[in-house]
Amino acid sequence: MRYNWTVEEIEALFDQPFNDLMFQAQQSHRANFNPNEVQLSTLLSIKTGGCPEDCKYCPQSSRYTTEVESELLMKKEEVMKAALIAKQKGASRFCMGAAWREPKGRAFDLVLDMIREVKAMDMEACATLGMLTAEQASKLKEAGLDYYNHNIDTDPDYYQEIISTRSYEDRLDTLKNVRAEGMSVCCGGIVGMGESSRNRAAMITQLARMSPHPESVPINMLVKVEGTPMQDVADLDPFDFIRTIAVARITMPTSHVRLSAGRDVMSEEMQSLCFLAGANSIFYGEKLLTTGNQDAEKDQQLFKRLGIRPEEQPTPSSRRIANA
Ligand code: SAM
Ligand code: DTB
Ligand code: SF4
Repeated sequence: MRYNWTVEEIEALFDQPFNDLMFQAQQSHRANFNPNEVQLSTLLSIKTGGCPEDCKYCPQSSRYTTEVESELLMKKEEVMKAALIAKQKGASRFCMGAAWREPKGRAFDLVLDMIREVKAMDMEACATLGMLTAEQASKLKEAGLDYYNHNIDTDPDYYQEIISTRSYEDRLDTLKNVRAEGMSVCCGGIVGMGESSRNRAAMITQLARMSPHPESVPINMLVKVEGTPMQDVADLDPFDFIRTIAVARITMPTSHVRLSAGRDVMSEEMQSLCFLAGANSIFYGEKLLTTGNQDAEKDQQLFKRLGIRPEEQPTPSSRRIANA
């Protein structure tokens, strides 16, 4: 496995003719995965809005006036209802998101409880709660958390244009704490925020230089939400989005690359090009955190037309041994 990518090398991957890039991405995909399987993760915002951070893309920041209202942490029973529906619809992973800078106090203990219950339902559990200390990471691991999502969001050189309330290095510290506990890392970024093609290549370089690579790499197309400073940013060329997925696939060959936010405004043809480029995971269910996502039924229909199957959840080791 390669971890020593340079920005120039990754730019060269991006700059290939589209068909060559797609071919290379397919080769990498087929060497490592069943090309007709896609992993399904369902998101739930367990604590919405009122966030003190100033991430310019985010409708949940209290600094911008958007339609998102600040809510309290959801009750565990409600969260479990949503997890059960996600499981029944075929999701293998349930991801709980909170609009926090970092988890604190009793609310954190309540989230630990939610994680234990999701695990008891035999689903993979993921959470995205902001920055973590080593101690918090350890408690999450103990509660059974499989994945922690914490994105680098963008190229470190573009970062200060997007967020001022926490540094890029803070993000790396959190990722280090997650890794140290042996949890799987879900880490990616957002494109379409007015960044240059060099910035996109540099963002993928950062991810591809992580050793080990994040197990899950969400590539988000910016959702332009009214009221955020990014509401009017120019559209990204859709082919540049597909190229970003392909380059992530080539440089992180054994990671799941997730076609993430922005999918509800993509045509089915565009989504299938993303799958061809090596995306093998999606957010599944009507909502992301606060914005809309493709309907689950529509996804099922598209999968049928493309001959794609949902990837099965890995059998827990205890059951594997019992069944052996
Ligand atoms: N508050 C925590 C944090 O920021 O670490 C967790 C939740 S936060 C909403 C998770 C991620 O969602 C962000 O890092 C960002 O990559 C993504 N995100 C937020 N708003 C988005 C938008 N409008 N378009 C695309 N991605 C977005
Ligand atoms: C990620 O990379 N994308 C998800 C998840 N991780 C938490 C969030 C997308 C949020 C899109 C805007 C919203 O719905 O609020
Ligand atoms: Fe808060 Fe996370 Fe949104 Fe940033 S991305 S404003 S930290 S909820």
